[in-house]
Amino acid sequence: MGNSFTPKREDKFAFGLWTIGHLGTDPFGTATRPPIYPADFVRKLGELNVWGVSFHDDDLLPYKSTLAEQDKIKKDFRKALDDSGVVVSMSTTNLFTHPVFKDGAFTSNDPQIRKYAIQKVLNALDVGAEFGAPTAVFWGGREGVEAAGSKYPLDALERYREAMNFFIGYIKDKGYKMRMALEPKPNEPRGDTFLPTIGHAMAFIETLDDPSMVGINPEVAHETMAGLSFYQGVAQAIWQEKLFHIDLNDQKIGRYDQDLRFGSEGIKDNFFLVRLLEKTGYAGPKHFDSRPYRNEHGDGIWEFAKNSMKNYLALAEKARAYDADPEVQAAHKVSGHDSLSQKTVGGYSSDSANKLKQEVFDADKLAERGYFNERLDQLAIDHILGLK
Ligand code: GCO
Ligand code: MN
Ligand code: MN
Repeated sequence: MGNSFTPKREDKFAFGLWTIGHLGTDPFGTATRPPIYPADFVRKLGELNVWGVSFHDDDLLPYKSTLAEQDKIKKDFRKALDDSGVVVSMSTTNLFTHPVFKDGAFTSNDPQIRKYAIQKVLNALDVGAEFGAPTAVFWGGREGVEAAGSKYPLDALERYREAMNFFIGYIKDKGYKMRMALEPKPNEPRGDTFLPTIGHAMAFIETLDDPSMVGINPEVAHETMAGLSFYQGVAQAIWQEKLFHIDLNDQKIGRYDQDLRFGSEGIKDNFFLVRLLEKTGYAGPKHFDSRPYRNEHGDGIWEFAKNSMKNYLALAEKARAYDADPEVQAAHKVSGHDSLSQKTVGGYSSDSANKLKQEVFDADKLAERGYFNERLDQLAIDHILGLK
């Protein structure tokens, strides 16, 4: 090991204003920590060598703040960015806090509210562009239902699409250098959310006016809540060139969204996730959407930030050691892992189909081989546990 896992800017770690800065509120209790002024937050990130900061429109410019207040916040924020060298890595729109969105935003049953939501996004895109955010994230927290009969789902999806197409048009029209990323979540705060998983979101994107402008922002907690493998979902997103952004945190299966510190819970999944991101050269932000424990205070919240990055870097080192381990390479060979990268039959031709039909396969014989997965998996565990 021999290094302290101190982040460098080129690691591209990022935190949202609402993450480390979370006040500790939950459905049962009020704030346990004071708010942090955005410019101060950015300066602190700079000290920790964090590369990027993200925000919701309302995190930066509070609801009902005056134009003069907004100008001051933006000026201070800009100065802190310039002084610290931290960049704005993503911006997003809060379409969930205000009670106006209680029935949804783009999919509210009230057309006036749908229009208001779209207008709020246009304004948020302007703020994002002003600070050079390359990605705009869309988490449809309120887009869903408790009462299944309250919305005809095909209409809801049509309205969702209408809104996203409108933003595609707006970004092009304004010439913003910005892509969009949908963030799927199965439930919470709604009983059932539209576009609940990575797969749903990626299929939806293909129906948009310009699918190339829209990718996804998957989150560890969200797929895990649904009992899905985040690792497999992210792999498919990478394969489809749709991983525009990522929300790293941690989560126990089957619970509400816990937003735990990355690397604090599902270590094995995180190990394979980090290995995947590193192996495929994922170049986007490594964005932590997590929050310190509610009983954390003072410097503890910055320790949480440091440890999130440390866990990522430590897992990346473990992953490199795993791949360089001759025993792992040998186990890959005997498991057939490496031959999965070879073509099976190639492209179709009637000739190749005819040839294939002539081949004789002895399924009983083929079934006899072993794949030695126990050995291979234990090698991953050995590396994670530091036994190697
Ligand atoms: C959640 C989500 C949000 C979004 C954020 C950015 O479960 O609350 O993960 O934190 O990521 O709104 O769009
Ligand atoms: Mn979340
Ligand atoms: Mn998130």
